[in-house]
Amino acid sequence: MRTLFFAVLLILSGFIAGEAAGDQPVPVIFDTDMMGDVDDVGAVAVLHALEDQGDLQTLAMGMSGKNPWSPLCLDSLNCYFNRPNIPIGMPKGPALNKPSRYAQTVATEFPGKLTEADKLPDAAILYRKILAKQPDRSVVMISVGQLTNFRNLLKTKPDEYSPLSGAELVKKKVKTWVCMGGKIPEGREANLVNDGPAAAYAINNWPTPVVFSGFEIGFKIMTGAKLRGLKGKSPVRRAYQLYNGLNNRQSWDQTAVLYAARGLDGGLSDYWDLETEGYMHVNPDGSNVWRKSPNKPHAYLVQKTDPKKIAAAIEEMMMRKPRPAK
Ligand SMILES: [Ca+2]
Repeated sequence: MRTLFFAVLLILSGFIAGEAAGDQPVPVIFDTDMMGDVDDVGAVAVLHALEDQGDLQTLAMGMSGKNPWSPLCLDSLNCYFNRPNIPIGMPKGPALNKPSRYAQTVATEFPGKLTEADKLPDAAILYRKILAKQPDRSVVMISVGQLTNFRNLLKTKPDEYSPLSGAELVKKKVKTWVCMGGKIPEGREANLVNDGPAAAYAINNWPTPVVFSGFEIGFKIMTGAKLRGLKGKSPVRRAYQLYNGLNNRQSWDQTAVLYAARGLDGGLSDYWDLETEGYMHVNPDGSNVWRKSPNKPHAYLVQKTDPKKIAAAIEEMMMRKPRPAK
């Protein structure tokens, strides 16, 4: 009874991002850096696998960094998975630019539709355009990189897409934000510290529930080595090969995608619990601490099962072949 009571509370509070099996796919916006680490590629593979099985629908994607090869690599992946029409945005103002061990080679060996990063719209404006057309409180935002675009989105002004400010639009249209970022109980995690002011602004001002998959969750979930057994040409396999020679790598970003799509009521309650008491405090340098009070609509994932079990499920999705084009 007590468990049921808390389950109902979690659903009402918006922390349960996913829908029960059989419901409509969860509409998501996916924001990724896809530069320095390769788990972004794994996360995109998981995203497409979940979309293939009807768990989510990708409305848009954004690059949180400015490496010009990153969106081309992302486009290559989307084309490989037969979803070439997912709109992609880039930050137009200052943003992190880091080298990537795989983005250029994957983009070159698996050419997609996109030829120049400069042609992409501002991610914050793209998100406005997409959000404005969605039902109220329906969209699940997923971030697996810096929070540059999310800060920019909150600060946008009314425009041709919506008479609402960015913060008002997010409050109206977004259901939950699932953020791979931060360390619990405290620390310095790359997605937050790589654009500290953006992280602090976005997290401290976000007007909907936020669920954090902290550094410690994905850190123990090792995936990638099984891609060695994948037959045929695959940009996912190639990225891991270029990144670390097809060895295992932590799976931070995949956890955020998985939670966003299926949530605790979609069959993942044996993976993670949610801690909802307190809030994520972020300093301007991007360092963070989970404070027990005051209570805000923030929650974080707590490991509940053997990470190897979650790794096996994630890696199976990373291994899937594209669904045939419709
Ligand atoms: Ca990332």
